[in-house]
Amino acid sequence: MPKTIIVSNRLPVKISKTDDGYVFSSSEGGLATGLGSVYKHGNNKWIGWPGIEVTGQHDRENIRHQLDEMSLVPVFLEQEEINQYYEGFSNDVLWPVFHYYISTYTVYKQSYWEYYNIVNRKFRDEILKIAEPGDVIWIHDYQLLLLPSLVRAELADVSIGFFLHIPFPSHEMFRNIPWRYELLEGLMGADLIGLHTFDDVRHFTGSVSRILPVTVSANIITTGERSLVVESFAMGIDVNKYATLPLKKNVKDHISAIKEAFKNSKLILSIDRLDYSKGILQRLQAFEQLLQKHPEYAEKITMYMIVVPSRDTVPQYAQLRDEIDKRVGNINALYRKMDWTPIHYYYRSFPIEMLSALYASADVCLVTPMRDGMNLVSKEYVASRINDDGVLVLSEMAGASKELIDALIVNPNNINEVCEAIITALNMPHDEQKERMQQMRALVTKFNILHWVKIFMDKLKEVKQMQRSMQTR
Ligand code: GDG
Repeated sequence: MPKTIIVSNRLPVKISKTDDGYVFSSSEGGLATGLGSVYKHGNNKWIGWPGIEVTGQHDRENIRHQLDEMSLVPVFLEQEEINQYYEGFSNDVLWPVFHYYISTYTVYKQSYWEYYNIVNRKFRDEILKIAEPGDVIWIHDYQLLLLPSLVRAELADVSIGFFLHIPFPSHEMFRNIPWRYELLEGLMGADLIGLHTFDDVRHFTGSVSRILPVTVSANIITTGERSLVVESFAMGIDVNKYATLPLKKNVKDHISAIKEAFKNSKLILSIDRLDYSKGILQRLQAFEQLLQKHPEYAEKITMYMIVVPSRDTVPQYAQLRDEIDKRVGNINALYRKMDWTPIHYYYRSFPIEMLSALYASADVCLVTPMRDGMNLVSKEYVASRINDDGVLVLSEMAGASKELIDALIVNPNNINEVCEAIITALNMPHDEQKERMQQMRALVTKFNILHWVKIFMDKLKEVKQMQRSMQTR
């Protein structure tokens, strides 16, 4: 019986070291939920890095054994590999270029590239230990761009799908990478390449046709004897989870507490991982402009801002965090009143119940990234609005803006426009809120995470059949 193997940089599990040994907790992320329907069945598996450095052989075997019971297979990385492949090539080269931050943030170090190759091969070796002809292998994201061809070279008769969770940049950006040819070559081993939006597909095929000796016809790439397909699959969320959480007793308690704490003001919610691509500083600028130009809103609005710690050992991220601290401090110092603080800022992660209560309570959700592959926060807010009210302000640079067209769509660089959109959102008549929210809720409900997994898997099967029928012609 052929099996399905999911491969991603991180396993869908958090491992922490305590005095009593290693502790495992499963990830609540959307990808883990969606793919849970896949890897937990039969002898299917999920291969990835457990997220911490484990050095001792005994500890490694112990962890491997425990993960095996959850259908998970670890790829152990040395500290130097984490530094160079993950923090280096993935997050210092690919992430900034793919998010259009080329000049300030990109470091093209040869050693990063070498380690990126080494670790992609490590992942291949782990796949080869368990994969057999006929299996389906679904590889995820920018950390593993070389993996499809590395696997294909060893195993001709498997189906390989690849999904990129971040934007694919235009050729003018992508061509800057010294290893552009090798990166695209690495992907050509896949049968199906999925991206979030049609624009990403267009950018990808544009780069492939300019850089590789292949033919591209619409979304079909032919390289030598093989043809592969590139298509957009907008990722969805676990709608059911977000629509039912607000009905639970403990979430209701949180909602009551939030409503009481902010009973005199409208709540504007902002939630992101710490990242320069999320436009946090620009968002603060728009909020400050609102307070400055419209003093009548003083004490009537509050911004609840969560920044989830991420990569903060990397200098640029630590610097961004300092900037945010400073900007929030300045705004609060300038505009606060005895009984009112304009921004409630938290630099930490919250349990899902509190997150759900915030989504359910916020009058406005501000999602204004400078670039974002999709942005799940925007969809989670919509799914949580079970009374069909609330307003989403959404950046046109987020993949989600192609679907959530009933949001107030803004250019995140246009501070005036964002400021005006917040005012429009705060004053939107209830009927209009309802009309917009109903449309968006219908959309996120239909195109949910399970739908996303299904259409990707179905397409992969279809591509495989297409390839077989071409071979027999
Ligand atoms: C990448 C791409 C693409 C946030 N705060 C808390 C918390 N979260 C959860 C949210 C959401 C997730 O984190 C963030 O997802 P995003 O999609 O917004 O952003 P990235 O992490 O950058 O994800 C992105 C995505 O991959 C999927 O393809 O959409 O474009 O960059 O699910 O709920 N979760 C909890 N506490 C928090 O405080 N529990």
